[in-house]
Amino acid sequence: MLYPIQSRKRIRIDLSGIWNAAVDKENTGIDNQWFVNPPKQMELATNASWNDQTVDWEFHNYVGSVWYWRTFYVPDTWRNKRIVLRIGSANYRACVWVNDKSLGEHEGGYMPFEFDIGDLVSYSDENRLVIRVNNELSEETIPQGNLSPDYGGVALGRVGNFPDVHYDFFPYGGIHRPVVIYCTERDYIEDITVRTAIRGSQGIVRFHIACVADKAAKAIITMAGNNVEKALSPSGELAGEIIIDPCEFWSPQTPHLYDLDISLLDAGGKLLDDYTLPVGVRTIKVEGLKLLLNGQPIYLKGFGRHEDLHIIGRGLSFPFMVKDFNLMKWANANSFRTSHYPYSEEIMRMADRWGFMVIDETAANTISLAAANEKTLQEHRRQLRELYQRDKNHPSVIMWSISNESELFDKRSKPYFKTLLDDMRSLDDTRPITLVSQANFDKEAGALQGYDIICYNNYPAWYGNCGRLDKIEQLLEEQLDGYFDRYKKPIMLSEFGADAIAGFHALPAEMWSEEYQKITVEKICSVLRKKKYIVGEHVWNFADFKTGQHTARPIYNHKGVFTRDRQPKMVAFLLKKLWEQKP
Ligand code: BDP
Repeated sequence: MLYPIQSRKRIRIDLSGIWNAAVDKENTGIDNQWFVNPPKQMELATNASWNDQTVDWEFHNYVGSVWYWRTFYVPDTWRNKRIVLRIGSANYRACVWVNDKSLGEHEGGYMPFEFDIGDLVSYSDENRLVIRVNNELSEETIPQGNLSPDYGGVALGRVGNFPDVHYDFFPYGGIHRPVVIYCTERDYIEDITVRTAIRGSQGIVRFHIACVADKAAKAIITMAGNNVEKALSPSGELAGEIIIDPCEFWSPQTPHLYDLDISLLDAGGKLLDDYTLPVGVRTIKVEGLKLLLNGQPIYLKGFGRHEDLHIIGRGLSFPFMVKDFNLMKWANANSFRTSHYPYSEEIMRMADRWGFMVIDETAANTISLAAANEKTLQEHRRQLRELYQRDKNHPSVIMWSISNESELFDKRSKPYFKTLLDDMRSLDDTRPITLVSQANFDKEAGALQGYDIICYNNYPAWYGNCGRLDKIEQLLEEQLDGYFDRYKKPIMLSEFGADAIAGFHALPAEMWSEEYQKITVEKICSVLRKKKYIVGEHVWNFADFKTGQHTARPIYNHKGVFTRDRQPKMVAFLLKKLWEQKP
């Protein structure tokens, strides 16, 4: 799905801001036709979660439906055009109405979805948009939620926490990313797929363009001084190749982007649509025990992160986005993982421009195989396809992550994750694929087989062996070598660290102090430097983040290298130095 850019033929109106809202505690909104007469109980801002915008205790922890509504005008100049309503994300599912008419629904909290609203809007009057957002999870959603502890395994993970989720982050609800309306002509560029390759100094860009074409007959594609004119096939498609010579390849040091400019024309040469896609020419692959970017070994240094902010919750904030990228650059990081769900399109586009390599993860965090059924698998497959469709053209995306810390000890995990691996491979054979596992190499039922890189999470001297800084090296090496001996694949330590409450100090170091966190990270990195099969290290976490309430979590998970308001802990200065030294 294309990002809604502005261009000569595309105009966009952003509807983010203050919306009217009503909480549907009794779940009677549909029966009471709130899509026709939505009550106004409060005002809520988007792009943000609803949870921290009021001082109401119940609403802070609320899991259920909230109705958002607002009015909008459509410019008169948009008559006869295609008019699209696009919702950047609504967590977890959304039902949408315009002027009392149902447009449909969407499931999954982290993906954009859109509707053609041209036939429903008025050009002379106000229009009303109503979105019912619901954040209830089940065995069959991705991620799962509301699991009975009877399933055991991960369902037992955080029994008794509040709100009730079995994973380690707050179950925010709301309209988290921009809601926009945009217009195109009725003939338009629907999709673009780009693949890049390298031959000597040449960059080879293969493109496939799909259009909805009635009058459209051809397209002119311009890139790096090359001009290609192509006729559309009867199905509205075209494909071709551009060679850039010499080409500046995309890398963290030189995140060069070439604009792929596409103009869609009718037979007489009249412009019908135009779209610009930034393209980074690069290759990424695993060879032996190395991860190669543009044919050269690369080591991933960076963070697992969250979309998690004071007040804003899981919503998109442009100032925080810029600050976070600056902090990651300051720390000499070159990569991050979108733990534990796909991040906003705006973050992905920024990673392209700033040269960050991204492990792009689905929202399938801690899947309970005991609770999962055929519908869970089908939903996971569907969300994987959506993720590929949204992110396939980003040079920053160097790896797909199918899931984090699912029940890989369960023998049902093997066929489940094989299906997903096969799906992803058939969609994209140009990027490595991983499945993030928990430090249990000897208990796993074989699901990791076939994946390109072993990513696993390890917390020696934190969960278990509490306080035993003296055991870190030994505990870590057991797992690392265990994974390597079993799979003979490159390994990336995708999570490690310790909680530190900013300002807590202890000499000698004790748990929860900044010193303990720093020594833990230092010891782990020194072991990683000795292993020839390691291709990367991502500290958990970039910043402190909010979780459900639990005795193990003093409001936040405090494993942040930075506090939640983005100030450094001691470990930040250590990482900055370590990552400067590590090429
Ligand atoms: C890992 C999870 C991550 C948690 C982290 C922790 O992948 O979501 O936040 O542990 O416990 O197991 O801090």
